[in-house]
Amino acid sequence: LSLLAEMRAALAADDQLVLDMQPAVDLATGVPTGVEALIRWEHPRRGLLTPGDFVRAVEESELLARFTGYVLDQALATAGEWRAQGLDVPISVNLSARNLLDPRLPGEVGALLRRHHVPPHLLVLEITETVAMSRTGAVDEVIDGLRELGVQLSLDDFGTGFSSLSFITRIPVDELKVDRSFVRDMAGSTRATAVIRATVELGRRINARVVAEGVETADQRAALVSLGCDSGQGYHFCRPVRRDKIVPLLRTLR
Ligand code: G
Ligand code: G
Ligand code: MN
Ligand code: NA
Repeated sequence: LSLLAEMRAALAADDQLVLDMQPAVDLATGVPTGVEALIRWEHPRRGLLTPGDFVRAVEESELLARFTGYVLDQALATAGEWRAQGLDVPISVNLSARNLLDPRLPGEVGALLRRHHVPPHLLVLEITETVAMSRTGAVDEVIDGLRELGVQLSLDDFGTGFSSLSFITRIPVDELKVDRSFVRDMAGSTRATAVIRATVELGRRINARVVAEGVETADQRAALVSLGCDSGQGYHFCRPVRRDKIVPLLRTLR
């Protein structure tokens, strides 16, 4: 069976695909500010697959809408369970560029929010700058539809694309995620530091949170705090873990 045929079967059977969760935290206090859902595939023969192994193929196939719907359904079901336990934690879901060309997306997101009793502001949709680049009329409409629902929009891997700056002049975004390459290079590069500093300032001016990705050390955390960065995500705080493992963590860190 091809990978895509196996994906189709896994989606239909509602097994094998799992969402790991990684918190983003307030850099100063360590308190979680949200959780990102990251897809994994527990393949019966090929072993544990990460998005790099299969997301590209799914994106280029007609399975994309179903795949994205599955991820959103699982993520919002989880957010709904947490809410029932008194944990109002925003959940971030990664979209593929091509999802923003699908005019049915806002309707589906709205239906899933209602089904799982999750208020729209608790869903953060992460989009990458590649999407921002290929802005067409169709993408405009989808993004407008998502904004009308009241969900949050986040620019993922910020700083690595091309036209993100023109994108944010047109689209209000709630969050900028500083690409982890800048955090990695910060210690040895005044230029990487300058990019982070400028992103923090930009976030302030457009009223968007700034989240640093890939924070791996206490030194990086301290440097980011001194740059005025609000939040961070990375192995220094918590690796992506199974979703049942994150509930006690969300409780203790609160
Ligand atoms: O979890 P990991 O570091 O392997 O993720 C690698 C990439 O896969 C990241 O860029 C992330 O945005 C992307 N990714 C993770 N989960 C999903 C998902 O559910 N859908 C899509 N489209 N991309 C995802
Ligand atoms: O592109 P995106 O930001 O969605 O990618 C998220 C990916 O980053 C996840 O696959 C996750 O496993 C990975 N990740 C999370 N924290 C760290 C970290 O501290 N260092 C590195 N190298 N990768 C991380
Ligand atoms: Mn992401
Ligand atoms: Na991403």
